Amino acid sequence: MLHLQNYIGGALVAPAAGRYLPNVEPATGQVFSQIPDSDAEDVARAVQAAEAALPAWRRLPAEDRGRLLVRISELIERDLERLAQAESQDNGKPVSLARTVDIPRAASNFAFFGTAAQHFASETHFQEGVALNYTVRHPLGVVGCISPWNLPLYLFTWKIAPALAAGCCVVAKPSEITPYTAYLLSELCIEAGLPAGVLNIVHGTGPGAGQPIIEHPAIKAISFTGGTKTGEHIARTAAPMFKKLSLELGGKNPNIIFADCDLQEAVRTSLRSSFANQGQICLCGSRIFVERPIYEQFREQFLAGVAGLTVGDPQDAGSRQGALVSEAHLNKVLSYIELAHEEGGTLLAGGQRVQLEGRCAEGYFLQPTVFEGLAPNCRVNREEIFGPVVTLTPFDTEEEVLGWANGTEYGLAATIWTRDLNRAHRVAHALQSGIVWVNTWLHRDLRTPFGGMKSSGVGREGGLEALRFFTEPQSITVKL
Ligand code: TXE
Repeated sequence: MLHLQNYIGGALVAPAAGRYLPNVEPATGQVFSQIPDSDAEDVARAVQAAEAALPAWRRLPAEDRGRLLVRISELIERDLERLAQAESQDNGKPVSLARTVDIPRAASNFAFFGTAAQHFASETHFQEGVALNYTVRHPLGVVGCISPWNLPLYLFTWKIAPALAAGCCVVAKPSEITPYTAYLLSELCIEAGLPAGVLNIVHGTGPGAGQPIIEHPAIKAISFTGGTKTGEHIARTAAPMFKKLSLELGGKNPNIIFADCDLQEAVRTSLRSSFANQGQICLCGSRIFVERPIYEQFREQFLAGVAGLTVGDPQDAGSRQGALVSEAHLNKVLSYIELAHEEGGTLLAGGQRVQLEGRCAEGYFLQPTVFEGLAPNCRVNREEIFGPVVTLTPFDTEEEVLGWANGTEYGLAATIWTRDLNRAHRVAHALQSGIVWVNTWLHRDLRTPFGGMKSSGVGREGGLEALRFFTEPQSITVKL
């Protein structure tokens, strides 16, 4: 059986204590690899390697650092098919999705930040005849990157690439539920000639390998994506040590559909924003609000689309929905379906676990599920389910729908469908949401700031925001 290894000091190494954890393929329920169950000793070695690599890495011209990152990007592109297969096996998502979204985006993350490093600049403030103030942005030093299981390589590289581009050395931990592509990335980094210790990848659980990263005094910043509870715990641990924090947490995103929209397009995209990656994307729109005059029409067309979302083996080209990431997560999502019934919802589609045959007989499959008739402030409409479950709710006025949209503790992303330009801007500005899409969804330009308001997080990733996060400004004043 495949045994993954840590990537420390430029080499693939076994965990210090020699312990491994089983890694399950969600589509089959079978263990397919063993991953290092690393602990504080492994993290200490990784930090040591990163500290040793730091002086040379930060001194390297941005152009040379960038060249290495672009090389890694090219290797990811070369291995696209292999990485897509691995991502699908590890996560349960359709291979077609990994091939078109996850892996190309991982490549773009390295290419984007590899080149962005060369365009990064800091400010000068000139006081006429008095002084010249200039800002130097120093790399923070050794930083920690911790990522989740829903978009494994995509989110892992989204953190690592800007950190490396900024001149930091990294200790990174992928989710223990989906570690496979992070391991393959370590092989590619070796092939690309990334200097030893610049990037270190430590595998293991949150408490076992994550906790020592957030506690380590030499780690200057933590960039984390994951659950809100974990984010809270990380902030409680790391903030008193004055670590810089970027926390990208949960969402409960509204999808607001006005009667004057392009209905066909709104339905088509809402099917994606509801169920892409089995609804396991923090940006998925799980609360669909539809203006009353088109409510029936939208519901009919949307349900017809849901009926066409084939649940099947992620390896089959015809599968639109793969497996949920784990049995525990499937049970969490099923418990919310139960709650939706208890809270008085009417089930319009799905609601059941799917039993496939053959290879996938033990897999964690769930029907795409739609409810209506739930109060906008009930638990199902306030808490993050993170699965293929959405609710439909009619609304009458802009004011009413804004109240509901903003009525959760989250504020990550929102989508608006309308042809009225004034309304689009007005509603967008009134939404308490870090990201707003108008007549589109998941449209990403890597230069734009990415992150949430309220309990959806702290700080922003993306573009220059990420490079600023991984650097520390120093202001120098020269009297003239
Ligand atoms: O995430 P965790 P979980 C949401 C979603 C999901 C819920 C819980 O609602 O149902 O969170 O998911 C590491 N110190 N999202 O429990 O635990 C962990 O090992 C350091 C939203 O799987 O937050 C993993 O690498 N690290 C989300 C990472 O944190 C720790 C994506 C995320 O895992 C740690 C995923 C600790 N003490 C889940 N404990 C999004 N925003 O996209 C855990 N980790």
